[in-house]
Amino acid sequence: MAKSGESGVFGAIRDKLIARKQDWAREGRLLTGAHGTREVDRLPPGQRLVRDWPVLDLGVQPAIPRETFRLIVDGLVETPMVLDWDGLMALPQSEDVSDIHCVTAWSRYDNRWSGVRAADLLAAVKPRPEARHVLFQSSDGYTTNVPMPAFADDDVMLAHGWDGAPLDRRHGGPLRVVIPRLYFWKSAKWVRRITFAAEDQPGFWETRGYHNHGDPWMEERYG
Ligand SMILES: Nc1nc2c(c(=O)[nH]1)N[C@H]1C(S)=C(S)[C@@H](COP(=O)(O)O)O[C@H]1N2
Ligand SMILES: [Mo]
Repeated sequence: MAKSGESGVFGAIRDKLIARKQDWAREGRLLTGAHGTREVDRLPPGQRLVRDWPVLDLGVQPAIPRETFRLIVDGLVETPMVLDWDGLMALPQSEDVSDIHCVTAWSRYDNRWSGVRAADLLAAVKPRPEARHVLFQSSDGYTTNVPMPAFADDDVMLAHGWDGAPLDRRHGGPLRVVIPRLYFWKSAKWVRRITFAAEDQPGFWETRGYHNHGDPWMEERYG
């Protein structure tokens, strides 16, 4: 605590008032909550918080047993791979807690994902310098695309678990992509192929009026 430096009874009172005001500042007292507090900053513009977890897809939820699961990782990489389930599990396994922001305006906090960090996949396949875009293909025919730096973020996961249990088929199990810093349509469910490319290739929603990048904090919904 900063001392006012005065002696005597007035100094003591002054010190007490200063201490209380310093406490208020530390606690953010009298803030309206309209701006500047962590909870508000956590919810991107135009979003509302939900507690359940909506399911959104094209109407097909492919069944992919772990026995026949394959993930192709190809394109501009030193070491292309076809990972079966054991191969996926042989990569470093991690957990990450992150928020979901869907372009249909719901957000869901604190999703605990388990799986392989994109950073660890990148270390294994070693993209070439010309690889500037990442293209995803899913078993339901869905496609989406992100710039390389968005895929390389440390919170990006290939997730096979959610909240301590295997990821539900409805939510993209056995394996989906999770890219928390972009709208959730960029997070391909039932992912079967990840291709590193020099040229961008807009995916399913990106060619149907949605933004090519999709940053929720910039409200990049349509474009
Ligand atoms: N394969 C595939 N991935 C997909 C989709 C899809 O239709 N197919 N929909 C996207 C959209 S629009 C959203 S909002 C999220 C929904 O994921 P959830 O059903 O787990 O909430 O998945 C994204 N990934
Ligand atoms: Mo979505």
